[in-house]
Amino acid sequence: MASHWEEFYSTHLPPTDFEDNRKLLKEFCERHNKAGQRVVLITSGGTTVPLEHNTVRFVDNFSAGTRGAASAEYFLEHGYAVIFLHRLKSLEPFTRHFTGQKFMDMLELHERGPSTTITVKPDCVDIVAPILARYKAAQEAGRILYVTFTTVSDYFWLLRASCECLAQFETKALLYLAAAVSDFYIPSSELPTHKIQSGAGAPTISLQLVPKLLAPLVSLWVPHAYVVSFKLETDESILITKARDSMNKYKHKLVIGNILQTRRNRVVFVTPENNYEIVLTREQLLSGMEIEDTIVSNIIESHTEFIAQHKY
Ligand code: PAZ
Repeated sequence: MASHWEEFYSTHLPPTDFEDNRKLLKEFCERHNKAGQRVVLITSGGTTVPLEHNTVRFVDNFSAGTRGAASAEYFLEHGYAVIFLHRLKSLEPFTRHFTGQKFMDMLELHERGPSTTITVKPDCVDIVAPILARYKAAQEAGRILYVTFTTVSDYFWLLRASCECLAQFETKALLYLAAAVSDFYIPSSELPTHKIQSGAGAPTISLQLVPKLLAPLVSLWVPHAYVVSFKLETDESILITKARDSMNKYKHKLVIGNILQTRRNRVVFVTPENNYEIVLTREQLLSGMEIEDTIVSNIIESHTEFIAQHKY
């Protein structure tokens, strides 16, 4: 049995920087709500499950945060204010284009006597300039707020705090829950304080089910918002059933199903009315097209209809 969400919050402490983040969320939401702006909360990247309080080891998952980071850029392009709730050190919008050595390789160092300057190589300017311009525009307009988590417990605290601030947007709030959140964890009360010692023999690690936060999120925290969740599977034969079960259970607006190996070029939208696929061809992928562009456009269309239907 999954533990109950209220019990989870009463037995797990918030992250150390929680109050600072709560203030930032509050300020961001009040400012954009006053301006009549639409807002999207994007969750992105994977959560960890610590095996010790003084954490040396933890259980992690595959998610790099590509989906969330790319989607944030498309939501900004469509005029949304974006709360980017992501795993620390996972991919972020804009900088994701220059990971690893790529960025260093685009720069040139000029050392002339005592003065040193750094420039972007002429043949890279056309790549860097448009991304830098979009990044600066979003930053200067204060249209993106970055909030980070590492553990599943941090994520839970920050997700609820974000929802509490988003509720004021009513139908203008969109939740895009793309993070890969662990289904299993070790409750805080069962964690050893110090590093598990190998001298004691192979440990037996017993994981419990995490509470399903979609239930209170949809029915209590943001009951008027447009909520989209993602469902990842590795077995194609159960994907649609699992996505539809989730939609029937939590009664939110959309579940986007994807398979681990094909998630960059194929997703299935499961709505209360039907299912439909978005597929990118090999040529489209090679030309640099991203599936998140189409995912975000389709969601925004439905969000617009949803807002119109709920005007009173
Ligand atoms: O982060 P990424 O781009 O590598 O992967 C995205 C994803 C597969 C984590 C996302 O599309 C998703 O399905 N998230 C929900 C996972 C789940 O809890 O089922």
